[in-house]
Amino acid sequence: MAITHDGATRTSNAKLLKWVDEIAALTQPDHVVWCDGSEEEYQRLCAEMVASGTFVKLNPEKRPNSYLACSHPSDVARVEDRTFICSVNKEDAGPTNNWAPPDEMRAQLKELMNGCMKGRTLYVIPFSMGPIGSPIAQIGIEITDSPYVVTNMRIMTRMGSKVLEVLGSDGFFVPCVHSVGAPLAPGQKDVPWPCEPDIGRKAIVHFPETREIWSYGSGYGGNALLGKKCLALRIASSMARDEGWLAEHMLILGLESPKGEKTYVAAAFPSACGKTNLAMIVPPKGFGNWKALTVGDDIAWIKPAADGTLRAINPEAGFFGVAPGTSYDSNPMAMESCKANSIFTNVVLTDDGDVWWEGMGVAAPAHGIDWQGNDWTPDCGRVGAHANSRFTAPAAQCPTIDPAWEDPAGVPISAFIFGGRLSKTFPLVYQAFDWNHGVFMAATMGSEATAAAIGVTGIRRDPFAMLPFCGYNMADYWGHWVKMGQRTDIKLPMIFRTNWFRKGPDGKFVWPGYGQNMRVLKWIVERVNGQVGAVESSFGLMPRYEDLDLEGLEFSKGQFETITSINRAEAISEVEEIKTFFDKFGAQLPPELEKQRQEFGKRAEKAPEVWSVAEAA
Ligand code: O2Y
Ligand code: MN
Repeated sequence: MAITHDGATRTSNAKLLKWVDEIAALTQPDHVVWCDGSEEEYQRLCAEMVASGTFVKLNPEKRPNSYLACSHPSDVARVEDRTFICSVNKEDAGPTNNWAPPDEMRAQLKELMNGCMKGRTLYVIPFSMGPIGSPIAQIGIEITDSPYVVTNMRIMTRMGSKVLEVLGSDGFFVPCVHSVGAPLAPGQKDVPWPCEPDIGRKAIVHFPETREIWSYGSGYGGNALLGKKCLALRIASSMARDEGWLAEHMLILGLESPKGEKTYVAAAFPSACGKTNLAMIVPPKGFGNWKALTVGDDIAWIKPAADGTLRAINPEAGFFGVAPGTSYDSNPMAMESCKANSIFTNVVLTDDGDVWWEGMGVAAPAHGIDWQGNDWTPDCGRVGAHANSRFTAPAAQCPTIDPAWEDPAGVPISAFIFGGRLSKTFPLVYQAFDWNHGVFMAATMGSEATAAAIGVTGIRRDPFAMLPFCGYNMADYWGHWVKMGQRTDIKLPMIFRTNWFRKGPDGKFVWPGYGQNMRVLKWIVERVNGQVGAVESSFGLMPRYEDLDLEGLEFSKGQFETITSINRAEAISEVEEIKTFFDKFGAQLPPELEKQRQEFGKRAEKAPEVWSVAEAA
């Protein structure tokens, strides 16, 4: 059957036309549609998905222009075990990535993709990661057989004909092929969420040297919206290493003092540390008129500018946030962002046509339809929304979006912040002594693992929060950060670590967190601007009680001690555990990091049994 093409005349880029033809010949769709990114196209696709049962249109009075999709139960999250970095040499993927020989993987993909779009439409999605035309932005073209992906990509990226104009006849693009892996036989009825249910046949594949992405079998999130984790982190991190910039799993936040001075910070956190909440933080009422403005909630691309500043853009245009736990208490700005024009995935449909999820901060509906399509009541014994259910919302709808969030030149970064979720040992906040110490702090960050998660207690390391997202050898990535610090043409930001999660003897969190974290951010800004003091500890430079602005918060010196004191034995055991972690990377480990570990060890040995800020000050 001849494939019908719609919109192919929109580009004269010979390489793009040839590639689309090749993928169409391999995947054998019924139609090829080049997406223009228009509102009409979005509405048409949404209407088609309502008709096919993929989307439920939500009550326009409650949730204007918004939709709910519920996935197949086998397709609810990123599939790390089936995510591959297929560099030519295995060592270039490193010990923390799944690797397969590129030729073997290409052969497997060819087999999987052969005829995989039969009975479906192949959509060509031109997208820009970053403001269109920004010198920091990159163009990708995603081919997909999922209209759900097209509509989500329209929110999450700048997408459509304008991108093809900037691409021109010979511009560079990252080719991204995606298929849900569910071809339709003639006359076969489609299902609301087509995918390949066999996890062993799903594959999310990156070829870092040739900058290609191939994804088969899943229609969900990071597996399918290929601009996000696949391009903006795995492929971009590889590009950044080669070209001398940084592609990071970081939020970007603008902090404005009452005098109107703006300081931008970029911050990385492992999952379940409140990263989205911090990206949209609302300072506590009466906190001296400080403002916090969001540039990005998940990814930062950071390039040195001619004046030596590191300038960051958010390559995304939307938020793909976790729904459960998001409420007007925990994150009012996220709630405002998804009030309209949003897509919800795997949450509860209420009887009045709205959405609901656990931890939304509003009473559960007496009855609803859960994410698996079953009747749901609050006492039925099951959660209504999947734990990884999501909202896809335009970033422009965030009331506290920074005025410069789409500045093609990016915003200047003055500090990097790295966090973790640790109930003991690690202080609330500390600053690196210098760049390499900061790289060490970030390389060794992580969160406490539950015994169930890894079989032992201890820290699950997530260096730079990049463990599942680094497109090459993690030790080489650390080496790249070390090298950036050796450049004389860059004004290096200060580096900090935070831990909002230290517990007291009663097993309860001591620091109130959420909006109150603004007090720690203020100390960081004041350190950057040389306006406040710090005390040296074995971990780094720390605030005294009086250095933190605690006005309006009942937080005693004793509580401060509880979350800032350092137990020598615990510090020494951290130094030893880092050795075991570093050993995984063998000769690839930058010697600068082992040196940092040894210096940390010496400081820890010299410290009193229990070190306290008050006594050291
Ligand atoms: O499960 C998924 O596919 C989404 S994962 C995700 C989404 C938004 C932001 N960050 C993440 C992540 O895993 O870091
Ligand atoms: Mn993320």
